[in-house]
Amino acid sequence: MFCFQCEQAAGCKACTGKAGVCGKTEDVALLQDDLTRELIGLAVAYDGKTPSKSAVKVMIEGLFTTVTNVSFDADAINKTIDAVKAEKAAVNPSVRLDCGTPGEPLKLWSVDEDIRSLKSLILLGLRGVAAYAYHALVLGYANDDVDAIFFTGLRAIARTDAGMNDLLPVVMEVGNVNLKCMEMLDKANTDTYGTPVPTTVPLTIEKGPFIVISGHDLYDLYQLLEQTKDKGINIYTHGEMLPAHAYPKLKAYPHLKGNFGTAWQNQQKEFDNLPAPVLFTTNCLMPPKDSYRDRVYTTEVVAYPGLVHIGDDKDFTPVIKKALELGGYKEDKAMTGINGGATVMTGFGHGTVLSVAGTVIDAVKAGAIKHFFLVGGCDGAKPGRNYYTEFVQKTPEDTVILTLACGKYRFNDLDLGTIGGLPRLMDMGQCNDAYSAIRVAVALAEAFGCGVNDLPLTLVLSWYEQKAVCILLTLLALGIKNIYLGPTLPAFVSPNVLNFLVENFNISPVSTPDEDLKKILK
Ligand code: FS2
Ligand code: SF4
Repeated sequence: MFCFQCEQAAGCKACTGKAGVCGKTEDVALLQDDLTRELIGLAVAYDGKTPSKSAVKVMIEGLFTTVTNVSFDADAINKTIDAVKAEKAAVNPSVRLDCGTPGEPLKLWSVDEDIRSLKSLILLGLRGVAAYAYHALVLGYANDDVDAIFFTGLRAIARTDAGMNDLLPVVMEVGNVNLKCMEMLDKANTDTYGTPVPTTVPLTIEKGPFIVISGHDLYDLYQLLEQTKDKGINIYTHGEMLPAHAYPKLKAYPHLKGNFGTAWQNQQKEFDNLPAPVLFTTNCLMPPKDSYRDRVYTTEVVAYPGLVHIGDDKDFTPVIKKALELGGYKEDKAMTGINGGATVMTGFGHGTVLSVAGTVIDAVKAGAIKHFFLVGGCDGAKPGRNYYTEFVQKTPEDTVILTLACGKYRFNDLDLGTIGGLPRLMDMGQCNDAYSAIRVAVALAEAFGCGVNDLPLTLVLSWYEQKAVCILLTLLALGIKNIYLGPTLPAFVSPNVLNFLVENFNISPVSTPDEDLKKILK
């Protein structure tokens, strides 16, 4: 196998043995390469034609399936491969590709390192975009440009004659289209569930049966809330589901009680001895330990051999039965975040922040707010990730910290006080809510009559998987410079591509919180 798509790639290079650091086995990795080969074939089959709705759907599902910590299940991947083959046969059965042999690693992994790097940025970025497009699609939202980029992007990967100058514009186009995709998902979520409002979320688990729901899919949460109504079962969010508490139509369910646990990489410890089932609607699923394997359920494209999968009928009866059987805690169980806080806050999306734009602008003009930081992105297991906690703790009191995605669990239970009547730490939501951060940055730049790069704003980002890749591409496509990125740089960025990013966008790897803060605030 060969896989270097995430931040925990073995030795910061690639996972190449019998299994990846994430627990993905060699046979699954090779099947994911086969699936990718078929998806490239489907894209080539549609060259010059508009893809059908069913081809777009299978494309989105196929790409999402290969995101880190989504599918560990060979049977499920084989079914998706068959579906892609059927779509391809329906449009052009005679497509020939130079992508390597089925059952072997993709040929892409062994081409010239700069070409491999750019094609990887396209492919991995598209995997991230597909995850967002998937969540929008389940709510009935689609966009022609978003649908098209999966096909044009994969066709660029299929080209054996493409050089750096051909591929760089495609890389940027993936970033541009991802902005449209995140905007579409924002609209899907807010049209359906209302505009998020600031909300305090308890971390205490109340006594009695409960279900923990993880991942990014709000529609799954909604359906679970409906099916558990008046059944004496409480619902707790986990990981990227936390921001759901801020959406008025989800918040309205009295049995949506609070949040359980922290970021994904702590699940093997946190789910041990949990007297409740856990439902995964997206990544990040880790291989379950025997001690809690019988309590983990998957749905959508998430799959793990031996776990019960909830199919498209969304009948959560097995999860509900399990919750009643396990019974939950006998007494309320007080829990805390990583830093000992008993509650966390969320709900500071663009709707809320822009509604107080006047206050924010006045506070900047009066000198009360000196700098904004966006400290966001994915969490992960590496010890160097303490950087982000320390960074936030060390920011001066006249600065505001916006955050999003699961990296926030490192510091979201800290009480950093208020500034100009607003909390200093504001959670904008999931990783896809990077859209909110962009909206706020653009609005501030307009208010101050300057460019986004001239604002007293610094992005300090953490990455782990492929959604972080597409978000980074969006920021670059918007021309946003001076980003700090960690905890390590992606293995798929070759030295020449890195030089390009440094020269054109001044991307810096994170160093120490003290050094970086000194540089930023000088
Ligand atoms: Fe965190 Fe995992 Fe949001 Fe990522 S829960 S690393 O999927 O997409 O963020
Ligand atoms: Fe390794 Fe990450 Fe690939 Fe898993 S997804 S095999 S950890 S590079």
